[in-house]
Amino acid sequence: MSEDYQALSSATLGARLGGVDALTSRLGPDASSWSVREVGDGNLNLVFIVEGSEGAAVVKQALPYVRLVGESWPLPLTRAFFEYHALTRQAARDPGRVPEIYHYDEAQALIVMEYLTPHIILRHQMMAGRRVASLGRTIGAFCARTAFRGSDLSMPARDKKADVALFSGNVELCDITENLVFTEPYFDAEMNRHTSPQLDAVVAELRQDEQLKIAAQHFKRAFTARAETMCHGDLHTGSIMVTDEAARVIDPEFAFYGPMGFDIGMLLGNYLMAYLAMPGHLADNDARTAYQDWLLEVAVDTWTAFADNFAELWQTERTGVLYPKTLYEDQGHYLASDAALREVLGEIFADALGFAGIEMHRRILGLAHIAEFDTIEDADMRAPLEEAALRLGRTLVLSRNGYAGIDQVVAAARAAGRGGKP
Ligand code: SR1
Ligand code: MG
Repeated sequence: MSEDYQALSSATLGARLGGVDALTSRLGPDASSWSVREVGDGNLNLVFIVEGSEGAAVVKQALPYVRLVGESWPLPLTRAFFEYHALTRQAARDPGRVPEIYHYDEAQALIVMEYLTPHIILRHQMMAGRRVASLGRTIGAFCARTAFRGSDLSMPARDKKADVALFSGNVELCDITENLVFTEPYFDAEMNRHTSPQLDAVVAELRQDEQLKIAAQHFKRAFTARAETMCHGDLHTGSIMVTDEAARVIDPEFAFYGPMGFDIGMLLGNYLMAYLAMPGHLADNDARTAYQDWLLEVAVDTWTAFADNFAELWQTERTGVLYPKTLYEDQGHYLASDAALREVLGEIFADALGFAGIEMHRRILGLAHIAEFDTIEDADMRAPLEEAALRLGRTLVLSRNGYAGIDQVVAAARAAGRGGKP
């Protein structure tokens, strides 16, 4: 393949990648017989499923611009580099949870990886009202393992600092989050959109809310400055692929070193939006109520698994420079170690709720919406569901330090779903 970057197409992929051993050894040597489908439905990249007589693979290639917007918004190809490095770290920190990488071509900004089948995107599974066994436990463990093992609680300081330096190059992707997530939803920015006129009043109210804007910037400051661990960076329900039995995490191109509560917070926000949007997807009352209960169970299980796994790693893998055992256990101060762990988890929980609320706002007020709301065609049906999410998001951000545990968050979500005060 030439060194000059060129975007692939379904028509050219076979000819251009027919010499890549990682593909021919899995799919079969005759590239002209491969079937190639472009299936990318995300906001940024090309994604191809390539099938041959002997097997299949996914080829993901970055485009030099934001696919959602077009060539008017250039975006560096280096995001494939950060995705590749993030996948290798996630694979080491939670083995088996991310797709296996078969081949990486930096110049072409492409990654050849495992084809997850019969997996579908979790967001679609949820809109169809289908469960996933052990979802919360699986993903909560992923969040805890990647958070802990990518931090100064675990990594040698030199490795951690080198990794922070490496990922600090992911400037443009962080810039997207800094603007689209933390800033633009809170004023009348050009690319924003919302359900109008139904939501105009509540949107104006939120944008006048000075406490909310201050809190959102506190969280943006944490995002930019608190390099605690390698975050996935975009862990919503479109970044998880599932069957009814299993879940895998994909798409970490937004990876950066940031706060430990960022990934799990974004994800909790997406679960809560899926919960609140459900009246737009399941018409049968009993089926909907049962499914909504399951979604909230997933939120509880995710946080509980996060806390349990984090606590286990605190006991067994605390080899980094932070809260060293020399200061606690080795001095017989076991209770102090437990107290420190509780305080760290308490901070992560409050941060997660703040990030969850902000994610809920940006998905309703900003540029990049979610299918749970956008596919509800009747705006008069959609708007009150979105309003409930906006109000719940505000409460989570502003009252983040007042929740005793995840059960209280679930109670607030239920109240919001009933149209009450969250
Ligand atoms: C311009 S990119 C918009 C959004 O798509 C990605 O999936 C991220 O969530 C980003 O914020
Ligand atoms: Mg993505």
